[in-house]
Amino acid sequence: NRPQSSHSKDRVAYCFNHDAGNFHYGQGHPMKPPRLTLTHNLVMNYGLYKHMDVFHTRRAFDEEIANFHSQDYIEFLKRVTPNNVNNFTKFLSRYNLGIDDCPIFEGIYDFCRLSCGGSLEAARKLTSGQTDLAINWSGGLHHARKSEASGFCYTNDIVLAALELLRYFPRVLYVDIDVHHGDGVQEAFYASNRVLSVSFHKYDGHFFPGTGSLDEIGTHLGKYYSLNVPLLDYIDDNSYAYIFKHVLSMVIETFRPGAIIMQCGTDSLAGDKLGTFNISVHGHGECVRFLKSFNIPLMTVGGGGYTIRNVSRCWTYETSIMANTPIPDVLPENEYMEYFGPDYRLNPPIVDNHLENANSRAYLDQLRIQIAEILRYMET
Ligand code: TV1
Ligand code: CA
Ligand code: ZN
Repeated sequence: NRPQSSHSKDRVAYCFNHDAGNFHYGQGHPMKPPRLTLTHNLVMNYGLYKHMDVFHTRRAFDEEIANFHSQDYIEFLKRVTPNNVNNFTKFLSRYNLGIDDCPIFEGIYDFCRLSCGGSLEAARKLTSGQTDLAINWSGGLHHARKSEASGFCYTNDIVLAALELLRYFPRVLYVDIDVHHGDGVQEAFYASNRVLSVSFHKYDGHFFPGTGSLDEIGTHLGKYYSLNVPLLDYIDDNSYAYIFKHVLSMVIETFRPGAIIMQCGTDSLAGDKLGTFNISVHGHGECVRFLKSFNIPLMTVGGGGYTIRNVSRCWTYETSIMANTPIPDVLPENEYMEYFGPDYRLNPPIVDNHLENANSRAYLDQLRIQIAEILRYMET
């Protein structure tokens, strides 16, 4: 029932702003915006710009960010700096800022404007019919809430992009392959039947953010329009592809989305500093290839990813998939060559790390059955 693989005429809008990589969350913090610069450098050195429309995207305006976030929270983000933070102590706890995960760093709101600006631009390229596929690796910050920062995320570019797509498309599918649960996006559309949110994540009741069990299925009109695929440690390429393809085939057939937003967090890769999955760059990219094969307007955004050489490898590989342009495994000369040794390859094989996949076939089949059951109730 899956359409044939897409033809090569797909237009790809690659949305980027060089400034996005120039922010620092602070010493020792795992979130490193320079990974965006590293990714862009690899994409360019592979020559992928020849196969895409490259857009230097503008910052989002306050009014655009206010389509989801509250005015008082935006005002706070605009005003607070590392130097004046002492005047804002009362607000830090209200908005969940200033503690380790969500520090106040220099240019915090500028960073938010860049991340949101890129995802809004990507969405608009799809709604205007100017492109079939769009990319914003500086987006994907799926934990942010209306008036609250969470898990390294301050503003939710994905929710803004989904709202933009909803102006034109009756139904939008959100797919999240970051190792963490996409709680902020799920919550924003929890009572809506126009955005179906599907997150694959590690789930054991403790792993951040702690939500994402199979029984979070939505509420009111949105009941049956939130799907969660809770996974266990060290899932490998085969198991991940197995569950991902089965779930998404069922979802797309039932929900018939007009557009898809895919959050491609790379903390689901083997060897991530925070993640505990065991997926290769190739396996991660297969998920993008699979969603693209449905020939539905698709935008990919970034997200987590804390072993930055692998983040940039993976998003470069996924850019090549979007652009339908195979690229050699040997990395081109680039300004950051020292990051990629000793192999200097795009898809370094996962060395047999003896990590046992805790997701048995029986467990995955059980998930499949339970998800098929939820989808049976979805009004179509
Ligand atoms: C500063 C310095 C902050 C070192 C945070 C790992 C750090 C973490 C740090 C860290 C860290 C988390 C929690 C516990 C909630 C806390 C972009 C009660 C070595 C999308 C966000 C994970 C993931 C947050 C974001 C998590 C994304 N893990 N070192 N913090 N508390 N927070 O567990 O989904 O990838 O770890
Ligand atoms: Ca996820
Ligand atoms: Zn994550």
